[in-house]
Amino acid sequence: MNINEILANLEAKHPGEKEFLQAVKEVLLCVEDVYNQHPEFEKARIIERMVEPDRIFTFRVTWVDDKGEVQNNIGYRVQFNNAIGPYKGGIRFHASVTLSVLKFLGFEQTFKNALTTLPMGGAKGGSDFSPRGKSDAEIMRFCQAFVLELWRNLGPDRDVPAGDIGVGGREVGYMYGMYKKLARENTGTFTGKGLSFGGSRIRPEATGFGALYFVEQMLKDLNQDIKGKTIAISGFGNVAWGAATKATELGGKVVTISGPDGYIYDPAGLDKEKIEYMLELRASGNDIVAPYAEKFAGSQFFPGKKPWEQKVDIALPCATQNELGEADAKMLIANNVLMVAEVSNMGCTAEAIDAFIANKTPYAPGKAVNAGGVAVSGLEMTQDAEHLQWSAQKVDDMLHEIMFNIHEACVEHGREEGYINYMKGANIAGFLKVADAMMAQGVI
Ligand code: 2IT
Repeated sequence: MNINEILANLEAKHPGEKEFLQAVKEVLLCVEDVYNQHPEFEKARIIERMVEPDRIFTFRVTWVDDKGEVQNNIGYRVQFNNAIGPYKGGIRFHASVTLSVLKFLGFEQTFKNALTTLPMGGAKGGSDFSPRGKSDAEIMRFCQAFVLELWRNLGPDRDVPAGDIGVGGREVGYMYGMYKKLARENTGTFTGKGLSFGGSRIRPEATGFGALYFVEQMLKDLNQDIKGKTIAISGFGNVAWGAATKATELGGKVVTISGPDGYIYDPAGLDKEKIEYMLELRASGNDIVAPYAEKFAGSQFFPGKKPWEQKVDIALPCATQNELGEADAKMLIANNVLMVAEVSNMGCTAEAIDAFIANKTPYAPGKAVNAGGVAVSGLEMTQDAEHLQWSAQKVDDMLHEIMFNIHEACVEHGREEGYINYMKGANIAGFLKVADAMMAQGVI
């Protein structure tokens, strides 16, 4: 079957799984030429096997809120592909979580993890539980109920979850605590743990730091550097924090952050105090950024809008999928943006990406740019397995090297006449590695 037939079949089989079909389509269109050059892939039905998760767990999560009322949510774990190593990927708690969203994330994770060079398969999980406004005790009870159902399917060499939107160090701690009580083992079967119980140094920073190491390489491709460049960041969570911290440290000027309520424009640029305040805003649990403008003179809040309307050199979507659409892309292009690097997973719509490529604006996809997060998770697994904790310097050096290599792989497979198509490069490099591992292990 050719790529178009495979896509049409998938659409017929999973109608309405919008995000999942979008993620698959992007990858398949990029790998089409490579696939056509390998008849053995077609014979082994490699793509048909790659686009269907190995298995999906769906379960009811029932817990009691602070008022004593019984609450029900749906929990999921999508174990997508373990050709390269144990299932690995984050857990998302957000009202917008659906099976389609977790399937897209698990699919992306498989290729991302392949790009890290570490032995990790792809998975994703989560729940439609919304942490917004919940007390600490409610969060704990929910995490415990979630793991009570899922724990049998996890394990240090089976499936290792981590954080994602709505799941940070606190939630990982509560989930891991329950996991280890039930499994009666202490083998680190979650990453993003606290430093006192098997966590890795630099894991909280890793996604954002890694993204900036990748951006530095993209700038080098243009014979430029980051000093003095203006940067638009969206979001104000863990990923936005890490990206803003490293961007500022390297001499860039971060002028926006955003939340569900709108965005902040701060022409003076973020500094240490403002970045710390961002963490406070996140920790408040209210999911709004508006108070920033009241606290820091000279900054402005734009309710209900996205930062992409500001003139900047570099755009870094750090919030969630499809947060940058075609109209946003056109505004960035009209304002002569130098490059767009997705730090969120699938942050740009297909139409936005088409616009960047048509204009030859350098664009790099989340599965390459944000792979530093899961890469340091892989290093956390190694540290747990050897019962050691490495220095921040060692972890950061390894993160640096991994991001450098991912960039190299993107350039190797994505070089076109007068343009580097990082998306194509990332998808081909990831696909070839997963396909090779699957071919070698037979029809299973
Ligand atoms: O999207 C991602 O790569 C993550 N949420 C991190 C996954 C991980 O296992 O650290």
